[in-house]
Amino acid sequence: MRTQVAIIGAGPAGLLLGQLLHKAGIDNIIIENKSADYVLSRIRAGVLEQGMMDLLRKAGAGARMDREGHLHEGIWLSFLGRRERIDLKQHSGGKSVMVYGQTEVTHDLMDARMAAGAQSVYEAQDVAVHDFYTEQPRVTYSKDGREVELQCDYIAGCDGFHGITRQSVPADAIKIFERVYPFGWLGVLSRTPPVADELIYANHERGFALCSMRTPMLSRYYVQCALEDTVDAWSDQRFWDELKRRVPEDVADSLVTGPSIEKSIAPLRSFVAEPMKYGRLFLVGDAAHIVPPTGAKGLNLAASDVNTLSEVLRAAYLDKRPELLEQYSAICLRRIWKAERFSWWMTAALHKFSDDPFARRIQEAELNYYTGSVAGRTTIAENYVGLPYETVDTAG
Ligand code: RFL
Ligand code: PHB
Repeated sequence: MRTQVAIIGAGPAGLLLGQLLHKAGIDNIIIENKSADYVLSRIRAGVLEQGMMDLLRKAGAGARMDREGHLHEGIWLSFLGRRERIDLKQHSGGKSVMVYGQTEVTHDLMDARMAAGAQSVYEAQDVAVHDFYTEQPRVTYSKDGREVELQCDYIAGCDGFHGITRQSVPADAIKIFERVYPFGWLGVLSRTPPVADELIYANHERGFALCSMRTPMLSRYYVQCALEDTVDAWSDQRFWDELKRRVPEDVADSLVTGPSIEKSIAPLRSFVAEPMKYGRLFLVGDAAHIVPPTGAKGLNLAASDVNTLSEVLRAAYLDKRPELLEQYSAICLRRIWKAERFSWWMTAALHKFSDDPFARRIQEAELNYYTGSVAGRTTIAENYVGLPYETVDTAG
């Protein structure tokens, strides 16, 4: 088999890249090791930046998002028993974010790919990448007991944090930057009306909590939990009781509870692999970097990587400018590190790290300071809605 770009992983990064390349007339095949149903069952992100909304529309997969997604012009930060609204639109020059689940994004991209007739291979086993430092890279995998070799011009590693592409890079060529946080998030999805119209990020002496949503009848809530915690240790009742303790009283009073329809624990991590290009192998999205979910940046960063990669591949194929591929890593990493900083800052300001009373007062002062001035609100708003995409420098 042969294609121009072999894409490893059918998460949002792989699917979005596949669709943008297809629109540009660049042939691609996606190789995924799980089933399509499994990929769709993962409940993850819920907040899309403007740049990602635009990309989905460009990919021909934005129609349902525009119909069913909800634009949000503000978020709430709660601390010291009160709530402060950050007016995202006012402080970011008119931008807002879209609340639309990652599951739905994935669904829409799968549908668009199907309609385009582009090829995806699900449930591929033993996926491996080879010869990416040569002009003839290859991907091998087995499917239904048969060994398959896929020859290509380029490989896009869109296989997430636990994927194989990053692990295939020689150890002396890659540099890893990492911070693991001493807590996790316990998330619950419930068929109940959201407690508020906008997201509430809560700092509390018992730990962080987040009230989010998917639709007017589907809520998503999180509480900070211990890393050793298991889902079994958290009955629905224990979850709702703990959430109510961590949000302002009026919010707790109006919270509608119900049975959880999904419950999971996610560890929190900051991680960056540099560079993101190794010969003809490109790392994209979670395969190259992880942020703690506090800033709602993970999926959005995957989208900005995809934007840059699709632009440089387009230049390489259509404008015969393969030298522009060299810009991929540096362009992505500049935006990634800013999002890493914001996600780390949001995590530091909102979570409980210890019982240290000094640290707690500093956190409270930090939240008072940032919400107490236009400059502070602006820095939160412009990062939350997403910093601008950097374009490829075609001069010279
Ligand atoms: P994914 O989604 O992990 O997809 C990778 C795909 O590759 C497949 N794969 C392989 N395929 C072939 N061969 C192999 N050897 C393979 N190994 C793995 C996997 O099966 C999978 O299908 O990575 P991608 O596409 O880079 O997308 C990244 C996002 O999924 C991720 O950044 C976000 O979900 C992070 N995130 C959030 N991001 C936001 O922008 N806004 C949010 O509000 C937000 N909330 C969250 C989040 C992540 C969370 N968790 C559970 C980590 C909330 C949570 C709780
Ligand atoms: C979610 O709705 O899952 C969500 C929203 C905002 C975040 C993280 C997760 O910062």
